Amino acid sequence: MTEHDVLVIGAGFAGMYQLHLLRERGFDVHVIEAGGDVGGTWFWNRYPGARCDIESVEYSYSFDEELQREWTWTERYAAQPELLSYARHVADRFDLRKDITFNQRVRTLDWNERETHWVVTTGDGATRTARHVIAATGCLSVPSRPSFPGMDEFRGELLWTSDWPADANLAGKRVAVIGTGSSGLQTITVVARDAGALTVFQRTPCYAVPAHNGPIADVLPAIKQHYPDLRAGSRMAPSGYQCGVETTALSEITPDETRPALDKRWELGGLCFADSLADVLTDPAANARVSEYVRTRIKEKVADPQVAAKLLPTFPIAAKRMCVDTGYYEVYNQPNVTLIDINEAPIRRLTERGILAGETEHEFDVIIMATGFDAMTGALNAVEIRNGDRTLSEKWAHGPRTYLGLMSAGFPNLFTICGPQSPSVLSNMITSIEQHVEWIGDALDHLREEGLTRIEAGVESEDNWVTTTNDLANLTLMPQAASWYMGANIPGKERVFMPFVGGVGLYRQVAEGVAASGYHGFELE
Ligand code: N01
Repeated sequence: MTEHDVLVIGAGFAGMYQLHLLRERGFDVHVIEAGGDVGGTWFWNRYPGARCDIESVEYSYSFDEELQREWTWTERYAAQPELLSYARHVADRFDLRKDITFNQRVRTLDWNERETHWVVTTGDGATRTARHVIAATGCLSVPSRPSFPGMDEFRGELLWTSDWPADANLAGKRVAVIGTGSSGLQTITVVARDAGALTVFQRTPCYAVPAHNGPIADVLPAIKQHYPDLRAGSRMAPSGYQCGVETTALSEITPDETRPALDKRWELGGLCFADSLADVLTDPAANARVSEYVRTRIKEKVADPQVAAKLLPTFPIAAKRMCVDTGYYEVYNQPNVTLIDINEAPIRRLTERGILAGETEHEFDVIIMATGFDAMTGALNAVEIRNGDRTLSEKWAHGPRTYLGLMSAGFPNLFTICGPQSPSVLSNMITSIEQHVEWIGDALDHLREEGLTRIEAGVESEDNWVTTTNDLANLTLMPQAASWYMGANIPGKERVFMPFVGGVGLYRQVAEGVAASGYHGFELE
């Protein structure tokens, strides 16, 4: 049986950096990755138009000065191929692949208390042991695959955005897209150009703000000159990236000033629009003002008022992840694009020829599912994680329970990177990944220096952290939307707001304080 100090699950951006950091510090580390190469999210999500919604100069590693200086991003928002090239470049540069097993899934983790190690089995039946396991499994890595009746009857092609085939060809075809989140929007915007006819099946309209994407060759040298300052600011910023614009609360500006303030943000584009008013997520009036602004913008973009009406979201803006678009609403002005609101015409079943929605059968050559993910807990629950007669998924049946989003009591020596109850998906994932990877690296260093072998979250600290994260979320409007943050997109999943809403900077201070105090709230042996 192969023995390791540390086994990391996943070779996306989290697992890659964790491998590099721990190997540099002299640990014997191995990574198990389900995909055929590094890149995680950007390995799997190759659908047309796939692109990051965080700016590329922020959505990239900061841990190595030379790396960030030598890599040249071409666009404000990097497209999937460029992100995957970046991941591969990092793997080459730090010679990561030699310690990664590809095309293999971790199936079970069994804690052996006597030996103080995890017994890890993979899909091929092989077994390894590791003193510590780090789940770098991603927050949006297990697709949600709704099963409509008749799915196996459809004679055309059924494609999933989260597992896109290399040879898909949609030119001139009759295409359906189900789902209008970020993946759906990006797919729809690009597919509308080539498809003979495109029909969009929408359950909930989203708020999409303009990306104003474009080349960044002219600004990149100046950004690189000040990269260390930019990164330092982002590490303490609430979202783990910076917007560079002052923000005020609704009560601090006059009604006349509101529209120009929102216009300015709209022109800036991207997720920073969510900060148009400082209290957008805490004051219903401020939120209503910003939401209404976006609805007005949508109506301006869509020529047919009846179609525009279907595209208007009603939940509080930013309570679900906003989308960042490049010409999304305008596709509905094209003659080859049709929007179907499935609240009016529910999808009854797939048929041999297409989709039966309401009383009408629509015929398609291709149906694209852009139906999202079992977010945050899906990938952890997909592994049978067991300590004696207790499994993590049973413990989390009514929502995840963690201390700092890093560990869960009863499951020693098992860390999660960007796990539930950490800022994670509410932040620039790379900023949060780096913070967790470094925190875990320091914790393992500490154990080694002290001659200790075991670390576990204390039950009381976990209870307090769960209460804190829930209370903080409830101070905001975020739990009011049926979002994947809440688990609301998965039938039967407990509705609990999963990420920590307090922001990256505050979270970092708490986590660093805990470490500085000798890992207060954790039990070390
Ligand atoms: O998934 P989603 P996504 N019948 O859950 C609909 C990140 N990301 O893959 O809202 C019919 O947002 C569902 O409807 P509803 C980003 O963080 C980033 O698009 O549940 N419809 C919704 O419209 C993002 O937030 C980037 O009512 C069904 C859609 O499918 C996250 O990933 C790009 C349905 C799913 O939207 C997830 O985005 C892509 C059903 N049975 C993703 N089930 C960028 O960086 C679900 N839907 C830009």
